[in-house]
Amino acid sequence: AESSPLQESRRQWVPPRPRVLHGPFHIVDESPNAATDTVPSSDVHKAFKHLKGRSAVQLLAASSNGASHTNGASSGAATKDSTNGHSKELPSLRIGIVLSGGQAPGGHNVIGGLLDYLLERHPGSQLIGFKNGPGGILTKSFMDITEDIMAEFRNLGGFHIIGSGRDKIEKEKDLEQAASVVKELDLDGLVVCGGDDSNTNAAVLAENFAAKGLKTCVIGVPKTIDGDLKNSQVATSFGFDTACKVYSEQIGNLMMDALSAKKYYHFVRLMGRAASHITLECALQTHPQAAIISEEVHQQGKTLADIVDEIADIIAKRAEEGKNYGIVLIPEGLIEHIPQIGALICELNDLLADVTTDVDSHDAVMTRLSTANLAVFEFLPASTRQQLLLDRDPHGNVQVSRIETEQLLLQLVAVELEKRRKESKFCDNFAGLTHYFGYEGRCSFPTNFDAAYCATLGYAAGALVAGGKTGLMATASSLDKPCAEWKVGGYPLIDMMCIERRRGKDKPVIRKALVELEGPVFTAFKQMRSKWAQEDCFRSPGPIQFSGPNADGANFTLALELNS
Ligand code: FBP
Repeated sequence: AESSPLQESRRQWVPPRPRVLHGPFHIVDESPNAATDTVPSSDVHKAFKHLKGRSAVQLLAASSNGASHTNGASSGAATKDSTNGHSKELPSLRIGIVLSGGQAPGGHNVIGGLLDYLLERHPGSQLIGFKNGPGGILTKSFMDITEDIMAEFRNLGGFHIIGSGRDKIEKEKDLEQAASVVKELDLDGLVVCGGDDSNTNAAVLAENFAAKGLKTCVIGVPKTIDGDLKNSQVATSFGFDTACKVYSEQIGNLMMDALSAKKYYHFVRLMGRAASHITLECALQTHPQAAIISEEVHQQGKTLADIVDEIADIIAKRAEEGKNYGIVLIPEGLIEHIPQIGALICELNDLLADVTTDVDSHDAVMTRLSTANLAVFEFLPASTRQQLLLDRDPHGNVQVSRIETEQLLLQLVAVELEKRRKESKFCDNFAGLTHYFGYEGRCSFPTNFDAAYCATLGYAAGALVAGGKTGLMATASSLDKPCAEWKVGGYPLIDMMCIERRRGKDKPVIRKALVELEGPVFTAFKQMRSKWAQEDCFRSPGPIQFSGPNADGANFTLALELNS
């Protein structure tokens, strides 16, 4: 493939690395009573008997006498024997990596960081990339990742070095097959880059391999542009920073267009399947007239009509000042959070999990829907009804990326304004345009932040495998400080779990982090939104910058959360 000048120059860029990863280090268990995000219930422990009771760990610099700075050091992954200062040959390793689920900027750097770890600390090791997602493990489809291959992808967007996929390794026969493949390939470790569902799957694999007595450690890496895989130990998922900056650039550009022509309202749906973190961050970056936050809609039990009314009120009020233009941000997950529609979707999910064929099954589903949910279903426009019946993804989720909520809201707002016009409550022009910013944010050049974060997580994942750790997620913390000061470690996957209903059954899954309505990010937005609604406070952040004063900073969400 041909390269642009920017691709060429980004390939040469070397992301900074936390100080602890520059020299010898030890992997140290955190105290067993350190806080976890959930107290895993007995159901979680029952499902993960072999992962139960494992501690979080930190990578600590080994001091000159070979000891780490705290007690309980497990075998380290130091480049040198720090007792006598001579180079010590460390065993070569065989590690597999898989990219799971939706693309997120920085994935290539996770692989690059892992490769760097192996090349620098375990000469003679082999890095195997499973192709096209977890399915590649089952079909034993993989490639060796060498430095020559890796060099083409460093600091560049996309997952195409090995591809990604949404297959799930869950059924007994698939777990057997995965175990036989990692055994045959003699893997010391398997690194899974994924969101909450894929990392739940990683925990299932870790448990299964441990139960079978296999040496293969499984380490997760938090990936998703949605930003909803985070907790006390995982500050953010990779890709969120970049995706928000891509969308914010586009929203800023639309704002300048709206301000110039003064004739359109732009209804912009933003990717982010369940949580509204992306919409909230983009609102803080750009200051739109309205940004709907699904979690608030849910908490306040708002109906579709309430949301339509609120948007129409803002438009009518601005019209009084002669402003017939503006921007409305809509999270793609909104539809599931409107309680009436959420209840309908829940019932549809359970019913669809039971049926196998398309058209007939849809008729069968209709006859089994409860009266209340059938009424909601029939109220929706035909296109939305059709979209709600689309196949679920392999994790049982509605594919909200294919539901045009921005169209639905625009149509309903137009109808509402017409109604007000007839009542002489609105007499201006209303013209709306719709946009969906989704896939274009997932494969951008990663920001400096995401590039460095990913390289760190990849390096850490290698160290955790070398230290014989399994069922952990690689972590980097203190992310508001310069990269050199970041802390690096691992956090047990099962400490992030709760029980949820999936495909009609209760299952242990990693808890999804939704927008906290009492948290600092939503509070910052809430304080400003009525001003942004009425005045033109548009802020256009411009494209991602790789050099200059704003190049290294992360996003508002992370800054507010880490400093609250
Ligand atoms: P992950 O949770 O796998 O990171 O994917 C997130 C996401 O980008 C959502 O924001 C979006 O709704 C979905 O993937 C789209 O999925 P697909 O790529 O299968 O159309």
